Amino acid sequence: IEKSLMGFFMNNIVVKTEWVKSWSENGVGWVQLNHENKLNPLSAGFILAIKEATEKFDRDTSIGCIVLTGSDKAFAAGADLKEMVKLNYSSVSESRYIENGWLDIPKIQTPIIAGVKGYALGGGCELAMMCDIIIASENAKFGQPEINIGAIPGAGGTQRLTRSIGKSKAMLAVLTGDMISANDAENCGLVAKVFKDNEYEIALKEIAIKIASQSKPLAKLAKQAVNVAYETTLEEGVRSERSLFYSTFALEDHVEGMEAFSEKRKPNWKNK
Ligand code: CO8
Repeated sequence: IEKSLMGFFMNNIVVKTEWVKSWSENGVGWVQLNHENKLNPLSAGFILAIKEATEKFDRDTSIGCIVLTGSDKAFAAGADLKEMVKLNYSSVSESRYIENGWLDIPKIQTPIIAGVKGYALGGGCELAMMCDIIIASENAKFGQPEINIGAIPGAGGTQRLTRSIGKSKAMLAVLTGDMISANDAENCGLVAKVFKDNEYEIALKEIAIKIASQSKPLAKLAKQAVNVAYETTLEEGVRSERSLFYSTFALEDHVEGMEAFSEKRKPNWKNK
């Protein structure tokens, strides 16, 4: 067996930290997918590096929002097909191909935005959908083209796309493999906002800074509450929301928010 494939069997994947650029500014943790191929093909080692960078910001108490971005050409154009071509049924199942790293990103507690320019295809679209909000530039293109290369989506695409845009539109995307333009993606709710190319970066930064400037524990509770809607029935979701709402009363920031409102001033969050 080739050495790289052996790595898969041994669960001994080299984390490709050199393909991830991260920095923080104004309470925002930026994680840029920065593969030498601007299409950012997602290999096992790359996704582990993305997981590590996002988890590092999730643990950092000065960070109130994480932004995942790619290159001008692509957020990510999917699984690394040069890696995938070497795999077979036993290697994907035994190596837990789409478990290591992939399953950790939705567990991030800090609000996380996907900033998409160019292609977000296959695993790239799935990675964007694992984030809480997708902001796109008008040249962005989304899609689940796996059917064209002998597969189907494998990192949540059939599930998250269906919940996001409904069965009929998700079926159309998954069965044709056709791309969805940024404007169509915004119209059907996959994308929260689309900006013109020349406005996109500033707008993305402004949204991220606004989220980062909220009380951090309140933002995490709000994120948790919205995410429950994905997982459960309406009755259970409303129950869960109510209990999370009650718990906000235990925060110093709840008291601060109430006081600031009465005193007609901006709150000074203590993040407690
Ligand atoms: N993986 C590896 N290399 C790629 C990939 C990829 N996904 N996509 C493109 N490349 C390579 C090309 O082979 C080419 O390399 P080279 O210069 O050595 O020939 C280089 O990148 C540039 O590509 P193109 O010339 O094709 O660039 P274009 O700008 O003409 O086209 C496209 C861009 C439209 C994005 C086109 O490259 C394309 O269709 N790519 C494949 C997209 C795709 O099918 N994605 C789905 C992959 S399957 C998947 O994601 C399954 C998800 C499962 C979970 C993930 C587990 C890890």
